[in-house]
Amino acid sequence: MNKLTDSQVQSFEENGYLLIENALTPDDLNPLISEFEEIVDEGASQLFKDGLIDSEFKTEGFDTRLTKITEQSPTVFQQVFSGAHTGPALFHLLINSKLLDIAESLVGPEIMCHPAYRVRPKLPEHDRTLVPWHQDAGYMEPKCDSVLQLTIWIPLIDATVHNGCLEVLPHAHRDGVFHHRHSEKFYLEIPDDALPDVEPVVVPVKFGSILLLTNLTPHRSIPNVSNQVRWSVDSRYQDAAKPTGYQPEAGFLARSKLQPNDVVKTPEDFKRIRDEHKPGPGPNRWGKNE
Ligand SMILES: O=C(O)CCC(=O)C(=O)O
Repeated sequence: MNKLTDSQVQSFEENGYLLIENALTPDDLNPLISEFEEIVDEGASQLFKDGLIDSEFKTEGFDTRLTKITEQSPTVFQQVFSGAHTGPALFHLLINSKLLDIAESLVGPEIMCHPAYRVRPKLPEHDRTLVPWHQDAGYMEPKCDSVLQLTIWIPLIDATVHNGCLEVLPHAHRDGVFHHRHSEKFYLEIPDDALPDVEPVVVPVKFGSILLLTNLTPHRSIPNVSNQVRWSVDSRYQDAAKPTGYQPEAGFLARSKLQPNDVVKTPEDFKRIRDEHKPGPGPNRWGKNE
């Protein structure tokens, strides 16, 4: 078991975030990259056949091809963005034992993979993937404010200040949930005058490294001013006995000693659970649908 050290736990609890370098290897991440490459490739081929794009952009790499395609059609982006993707390699990453060991150090041995995992191909200068200041708790029901919902943020390429890594407000996770409002674009945001007076910390995260956040840690992603797609996944874990506070999508039991038979073990079951539970968006605590 690769648990966090006491000093890592202490640092996470004090700062509200923790960067763990080299937590994962290429073997942990490459299958998911291949899964996305295949979707992008098949999508490009179909769109080209349908006359919706003027090239398949086959010479572009993982970190550029989706931008070229999305300039002409949003279809492939929409297939993978947010919680839409339910492929086997994503499932295997969500239940990767290194990630679950880290989660176990903070949320205990009964681990629920929270419904709101997200895949983020963050395109250059792209409003849809530019996430303003928020706390993840802002999206959940208030009954979960006191539950640790651990985000593990996992880049699939080096996330840098140029391609839009995350920025966090250290220590501010101790001050409860700040006021959020619906931004003009797509997300909830903490307005400037409600932000705590704390110096932000920009956190570049290299491929293989991961960033942990609490659900009360204010964070945002900074603009992508590069020509790269900053691919990432954010997974969330919590004590399975506590409420997830988020109904629009389904989570699943990822590790359990108490109910081992209920742990989701196959990509087929993961996909079925995600597909079966699609009630659509409901109103969030700030009053509007998400
Ligand atoms: O990856 C991003 O750009 C934003 C991530 C984020 O805001 C989150 O994980 O809550």
